[in-house]
Amino acid sequence: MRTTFAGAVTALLLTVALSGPVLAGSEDVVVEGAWSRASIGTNRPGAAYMKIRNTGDEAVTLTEIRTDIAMMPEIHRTSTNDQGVSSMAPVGDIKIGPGETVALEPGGLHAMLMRLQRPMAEGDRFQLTLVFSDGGELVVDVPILGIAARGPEG
Ligand SMILES: [Cu+2]
Repeated sequence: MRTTFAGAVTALLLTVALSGPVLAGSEDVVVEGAWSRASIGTNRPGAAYMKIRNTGDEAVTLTEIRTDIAMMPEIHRTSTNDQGVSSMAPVGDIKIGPGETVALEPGGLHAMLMRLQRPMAEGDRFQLTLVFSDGGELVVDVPILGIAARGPEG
């Protein structure tokens, strides 16, 4: 009886270990300086910014972002034409080479938070999940700064 119980526990632990994702690079991704701005309401989209750094020696590909604060989160790129008119468009997968950093910052790449589910209130925080092509997910804690903020705190 005692032996059977021990055997069952061993089998269970083995199953958990084997069913975990086998990551190919995303475990070496670190995020620094995440921030966002407060919104007035929920009619206009919000945006989040951060630096995503690949500290490993394999390229990683960011394929998707998720958050419960917005129904339609998407990575966008802002570009400005010769006439000084800015526009933005969704970007597809973002490949980050070994040792490279991709910056999401005002005027460039950003995490667009469309269809906000609640106002983004200064002082609050929310979680944004980065999803990579190897199945890895990185949950980023994003502070909400004032409506006129231009960069991360500190
Ligand atoms: Cu955008």
